[in-house]
Amino acid sequence: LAYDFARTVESLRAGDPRALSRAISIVENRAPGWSDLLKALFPHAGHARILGLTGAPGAGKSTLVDQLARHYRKQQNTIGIIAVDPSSPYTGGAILGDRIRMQNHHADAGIYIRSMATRGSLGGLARTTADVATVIDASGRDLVMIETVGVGQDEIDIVRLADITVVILVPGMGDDVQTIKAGIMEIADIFVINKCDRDGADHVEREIRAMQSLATRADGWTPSIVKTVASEGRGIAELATAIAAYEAYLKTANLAEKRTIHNWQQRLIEMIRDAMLDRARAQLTGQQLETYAAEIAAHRRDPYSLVEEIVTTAVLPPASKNNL
Ligand SMILES: Nc1nc2c(ncn2[C@@H]2O[C@H](COP(=O)(O)OP(=O)(O)OP(=O)(O)O)[C@@H](O)[C@H]2O)c(=O)[nH]1
Ligand SMILES: [Mg+2]
Repeated sequence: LAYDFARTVESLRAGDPRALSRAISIVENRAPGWSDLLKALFPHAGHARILGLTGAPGAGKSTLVDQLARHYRKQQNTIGIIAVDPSSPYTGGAILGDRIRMQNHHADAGIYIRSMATRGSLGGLARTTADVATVIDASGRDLVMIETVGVGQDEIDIVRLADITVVILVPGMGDDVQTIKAGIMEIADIFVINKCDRDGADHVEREIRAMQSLATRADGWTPSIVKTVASEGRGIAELATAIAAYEAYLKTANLAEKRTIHNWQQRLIEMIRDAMLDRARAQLTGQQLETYAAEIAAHRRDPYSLVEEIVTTAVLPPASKNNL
């Protein structure tokens, strides 16, 4: 098994897309050895730029990602794309749409595309997506783009791990800009108003500006607003310029490193929480859980002591558990 991994890592690093797919599947499915694989890959990661793109269903995210990929490929950049399927009923259409649109790049080995199913994962989606991004990063790609539908906390968590976050809006949302998930608005480094071939783009822009005038960001950056018609490739060069401008800003103020450290603070806490939960769950059968719940409901047992007990045994090394 160890030998197999070494070979997978080697061919993945050499740019073999099949090795990359295999590694991603192991990590995504939490197949045996997934963490060993990530341990081996992590030292090779950290070089790719991670670009998160989020927006309402149908806002044109995939079309934009596609156009950006085309743009960056002309500069000889290699690209990985992660399309996180929405957990909403839009899924079917999104997957199909992505497949058809992204077939354009099918022959280009410089663009690697991966769809990720959410499968109602227990809050682990952000973690898995981050791990998949690490795998692609370690494979030596220059740029990783992550597309998510901006509807929930999961998606906010996902784009938060990006170096740069682009929020895509469209005209005709009216006052929805105000009501769109506040969290999504706060994470935008760059706003894109897509579908500017439709009426109302200026209205959306005014709304964003009005909102920006109310709050300043901790890093002092005022998110730029770029207007695009993704389906016609209009505004893509401007978007790339805006992305570069934000990157330059991050560099001058040494903010990129601070942001990465800040993100890792959050990710570490989440990883610890997940790992402890996994271990706690492993010791608790459904039957036990039911019994405990019944005892607690009848006030024959208090939940506080029980949780303390479970958490303590969960962190004990296996050897000491055998002695219990
Ligand atoms: N009129 C117009 N249509 C656009 C534009 N950009 C994308 N579209 C169309 O909008 C539809 C949705 O585009 P997608 O790129 O699939 O949008 P998405 O945000 O990825 O959608 P989901 O992944 O399903 O949330 C497609 O039919 C696109 O051709 C644009 O600038 N103008
Ligand atoms: Mg899409």
